[in-house]
Amino acid sequence: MPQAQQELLAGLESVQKPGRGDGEASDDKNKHAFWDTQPVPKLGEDTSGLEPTAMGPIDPPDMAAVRTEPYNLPASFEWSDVHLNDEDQAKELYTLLHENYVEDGDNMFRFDYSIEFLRWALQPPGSLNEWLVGVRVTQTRKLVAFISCTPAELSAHGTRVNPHHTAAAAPAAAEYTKNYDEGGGSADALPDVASLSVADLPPPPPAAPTASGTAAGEGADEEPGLVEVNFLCVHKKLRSKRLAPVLIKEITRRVNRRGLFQAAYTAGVVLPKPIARCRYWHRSLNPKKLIEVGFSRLAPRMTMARTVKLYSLPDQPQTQGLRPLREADCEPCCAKLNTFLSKFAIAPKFTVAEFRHWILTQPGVVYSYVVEEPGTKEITDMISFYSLPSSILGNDKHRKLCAAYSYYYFSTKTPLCALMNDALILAKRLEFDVFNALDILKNDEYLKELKFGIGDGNLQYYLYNWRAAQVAPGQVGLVLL
Ligand code: MYA
Repeated sequence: MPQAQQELLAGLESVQKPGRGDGEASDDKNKHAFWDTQPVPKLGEDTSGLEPTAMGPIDPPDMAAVRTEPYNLPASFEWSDVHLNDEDQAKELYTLLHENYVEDGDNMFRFDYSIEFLRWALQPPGSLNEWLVGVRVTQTRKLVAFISCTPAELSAHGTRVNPHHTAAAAPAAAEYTKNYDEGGGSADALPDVASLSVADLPPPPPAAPTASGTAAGEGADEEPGLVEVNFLCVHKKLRSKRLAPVLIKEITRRVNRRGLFQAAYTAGVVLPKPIARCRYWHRSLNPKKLIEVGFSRLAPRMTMARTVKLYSLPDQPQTQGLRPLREADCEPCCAKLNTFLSKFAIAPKFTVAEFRHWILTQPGVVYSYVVEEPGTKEITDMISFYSLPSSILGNDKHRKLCAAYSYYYFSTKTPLCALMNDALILAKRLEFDVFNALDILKNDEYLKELKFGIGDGNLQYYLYNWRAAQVAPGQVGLVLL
C-alpha cells in the first residue's frame, strides 16, 4: 500500500467498545475485586495451549445454590424489567444508552443504537423480559442502569458450550448463603438520589405488555446452551460505585434460574480473561465527512480530492446474481451459514427461526444479500451488515456518524473480496459514512485489499464459566452487536 494511503488509514480513529489497546496487564491491573471471585480464568493463567480435556465448565452447575431472591440494591433504587414493546420504556432504554453508553477513547463519539435496533438485538427467539434488567430510581422512576442477555448456541473448539445440565429450570426455592457484597460487589456507596438529574423525568411506566418471565420474542426451536450478554450500562452519575458487579450478579442469577450457567460477551476493557483479542478495521465511504468530524484525518501529502478519489466505489454491485435475501432463502442459507461457521473455533449455530430474526433485512437495522446462481437458482454466497450510528459529540455541523458493521456471511463460489466490495457499494448507496469490520472470521482476506484502516483499540471476547484455549481473531466466528 502506498505510504500516503497507509498513513491515512493509520489515522482512522475508531468508535468502539473502549479498549486499553495495550498488551499484557500489569500486576496492579491484574487485581479485580469482582472478577477474581467469578468463574473465569485468571489473567495470569496460561490458556494458550489448553488440552481438550482441560476445557469446559469452571464451576459445575448447581441449581440448589442459585439464590431465589434478587440481589439487594441500595435504598432508593429498584430492579425493573424493561419491556421493549412498550413505546415509553423502549424510549427510556434508548435515552439511557444514547446518553451513557460506550464512547471512544477520546470521547468524540458515542454509540447511538436506535430503538428498532434494540428491539432486534434484544428480542430474538427465546428472549425473556426478565433478562432485560433495568435499575430505576424508586422515587422518580428514572432508568439509571441496564444489563441484558439473549439465548444463543455456541461451540468452542468443537464442543457445545453447555455443561449438559438437565435439572428443571426455575426450581423451587433454595437457600443461597452468599450475599451480594461478597467479592467486591457492594453497591452501598451510591450517591443520594438528589444528586441525579431529574429535571426531565418521564412519568411512571404503564403496566408491562407481557408478564415478567414470558418470552419477549418468538419461541426458540431448541434449548439454548448459553446466553450472550450486552448493553451493560450505568448512568454517568453513578459510575465507580460498584453497581456493575451487582448488575452482572443479578443477571447471572436470573440466567442460572433458567438452568443456564455459561455466557459469551465482548468488551473493550481487559478483564479476566479474554478468549480472543480482536481489532476493528474501518473503510471510509464518505471520507470528507469522516475528516470533518475528526474520525479520520487527511494524510500528509494528500488532498481532499485525492482522498475522495482513493475511496470512490462503483455505483452498482459487481457480482452477477447478487440480490436481497428473501424469506424463502432462509432455510438453505441457515444451513450454509452454520456449515461455514462450524469451521471456526468459536462458532455460533442458528436455528432457522433465529436466522430469520438475525439475518433478514430490516431497513435501518440489518441488511442482507445473497448471490443466486442464474441457472440452478442455488444460493452460493451471502453477505450482511448492520447499522450502528454514533452520536458525534460537540460538532456543530454533523450530529450523527452512520456506520455499517460487517455481520455474518458465507462464500462458496464468489471470492470474499468481491462479495465484500459489493457490501461496501451497497452500504455507500445506503448513505453510510464508514464500513467497520473486526479481524474475525475470514475478514483478513479482504481488509487491506479493500482499503480498510486499522482501528486503535482491541475488542476482547469472553466466555463466562467456561475454560477454553485462547484463539487468534481469525478463529472467531461469533459477531456480537
Ligand atoms: S460491554 C459494554 C460496557 N458498557 C460500557 O462501556 C458503557 C459505558 N460504561 C458504563 O456504563 C460503566 O463504565 C460500566 C461499568 C457499566 C461498564 N464488562 O460499577 P463499577 C468491571 C464487565 O464501579 P462502572 C458489555 O455490555 C470492572 O472491571 N465488567 O464500574 C458486555 C470492575 O470489576 P473489578 C466490567 O464504571 C458486558 C467493576 O466492573 C466492565 O461504574 C458483559 C467496577 O464496577 C465491562 N464492560 O460501571 C458483562 N467494565 O473490580 C459480564 C467494568 O473486578 C457478563 N467492569 O475489575 C458476565 C456473564 C453474566 C451472565 C452469566 C450467565 C451464566
